[in-house]
Amino acid sequence: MKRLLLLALIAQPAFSADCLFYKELNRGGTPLEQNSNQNSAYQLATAWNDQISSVWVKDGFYAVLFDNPKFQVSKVLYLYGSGLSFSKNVWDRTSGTAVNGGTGFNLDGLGYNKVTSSVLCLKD
Ligand SMILES: [Ca+2]
Repeated sequence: MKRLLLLALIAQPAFSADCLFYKELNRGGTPLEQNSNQNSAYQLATAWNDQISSVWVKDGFYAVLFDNPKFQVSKVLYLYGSGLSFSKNVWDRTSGTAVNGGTGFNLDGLGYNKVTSSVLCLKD
């Protein structure tokens, strides 16, 4: 019985969230989870403000990062998961890596390391 439970746990998807935000590069540490129907990162909590270094976006979703609170920007960053039906500018996809049914991004190579103050996670 214990073995069956263990197998069931292993078979679960690694993440249930649509977008994950990490303080470390290469998706290190415990992520901040966000789903596409949430609008809760209007202003990131102090513990996360200017701390995000990498992001994971589920296939079919995209994340929008703002360097100021309240969705204000001097520079906006769009990070696209795979399998989107629209063909927006996907230049930053090139730096992404396929991971667990989504795409992982390191923000240092995108000139956006530890500057994010608000985020959106959206479905195509
Ligand atoms: Ca900022």
